Amino acid sequence: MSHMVTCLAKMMMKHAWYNYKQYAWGLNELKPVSKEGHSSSLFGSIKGATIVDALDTLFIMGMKDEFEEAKSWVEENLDFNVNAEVSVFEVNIRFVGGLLSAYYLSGEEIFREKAVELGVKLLPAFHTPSGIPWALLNLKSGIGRNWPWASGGSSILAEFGTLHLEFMHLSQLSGDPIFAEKVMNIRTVLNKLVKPQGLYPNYLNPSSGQWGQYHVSVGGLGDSFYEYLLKAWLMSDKTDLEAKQMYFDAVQAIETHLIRKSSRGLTYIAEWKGGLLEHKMGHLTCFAGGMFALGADDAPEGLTQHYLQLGAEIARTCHESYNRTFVKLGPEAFRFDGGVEAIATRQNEKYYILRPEVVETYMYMWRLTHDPKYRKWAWEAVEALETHCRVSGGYSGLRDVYLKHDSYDDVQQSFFLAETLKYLYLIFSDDDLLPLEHWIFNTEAHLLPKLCTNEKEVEVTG
Ligand code: DMJ
Repeated sequence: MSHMVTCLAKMMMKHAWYNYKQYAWGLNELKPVSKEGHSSSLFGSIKGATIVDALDTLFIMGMKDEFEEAKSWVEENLDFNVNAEVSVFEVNIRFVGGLLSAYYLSGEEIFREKAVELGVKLLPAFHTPSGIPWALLNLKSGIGRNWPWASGGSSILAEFGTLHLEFMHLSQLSGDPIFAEKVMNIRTVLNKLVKPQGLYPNYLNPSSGQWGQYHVSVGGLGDSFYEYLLKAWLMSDKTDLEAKQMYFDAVQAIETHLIRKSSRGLTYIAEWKGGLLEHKMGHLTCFAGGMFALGADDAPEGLTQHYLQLGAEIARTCHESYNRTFVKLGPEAFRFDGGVEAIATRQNEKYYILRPEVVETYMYMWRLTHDPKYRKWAWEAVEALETHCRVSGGYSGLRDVYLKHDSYDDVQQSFFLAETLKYLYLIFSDDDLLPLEHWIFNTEAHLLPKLCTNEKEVEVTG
């Protein structure tokens, strides 16, 4: 059965890839209903997001010809000499991460070169008084700024806190310590600041080096900062004790102030706004189940089972958010107030954009517990994607997961190929394909080996 599902996941990848190739080759993403390219301002005028995001999934699934054609595109067309503003975070997790992963898996020099070239282009983002980088950067002029909507000109925790893994590797691969220095300075700034109730606000002003609004979230704006603390510890082969301490301190504060149980027993992670709780959980927050379980082994004395259990409870809640919809795929955000549990109540929170976080948590929970329910739930997600998101031109997100009729948003996100399909494939593969002891997944599911590991000794299997 599991072999059949890996075949199906690979067929899904082929469907996503060939339609992208036919209708949007070289552009960032595909509009699977209109059958044309989709561009997002996140990448400025850098092109080929789907190609770079898909490289390692193609490699892992053994789609060798497709990997070679993607590699040729990178060699001939991937160009960072653009006079355009990009999101530093998005370009880092998808392009730098995708290129590093492709390099470590294939050993092809071109990916290392391109990753380092792009890393150098991102460095001017750190030219701020505190060294906390700007969110947006013009790659030609090197001029940065922040999102106009972010509290008083602040940078965002989940953005500047999600550079660490890739930048540590850029220093290792280039021999230039500058990348590591930049991200270690972020930590220094964070460690000097007083944290309200031990929590990290989502906003930090790069000019003053002080917190902006006291909003805290394990979902959007905060999420992958926590993920990268844990993974910095794991990627250092458990030598980065500072990252470990920061992670477990943060998780303890999150448990005390944000994690709650609904009246019918569902554990959820609320959002915190200046001390008041908003009883809402984002789809993005669902990654945290896997994170808690992944960190469980290194938890303070006696808490290993507790964190595994917490991971399982979050997985269950997120599964409920899927199960309570018509299409069996979950909404962008769901609430635990006004008499509802794990259901979206606002129209603008009912969409599903092919996000991976729920199947990501199933993947970690499966690998760490081998409880068959995680494969069952992953299979439900496969069936739902095939029934409701697959169109002749690829896979589309949905505008409303509670509707009985189609509500396509007409975007095939690049992270569907980088993450959602990769995690589904891995859930049904043997554990010795990309063992968690050897590989760290960046927040876009790109693979990074431990830093002290000699890259030549790392194999995809075993
Ligand atoms: C991806 O780009 C990454 O997983 C990121 O951490 C969050 N948003 C998307 C997927 O939902």
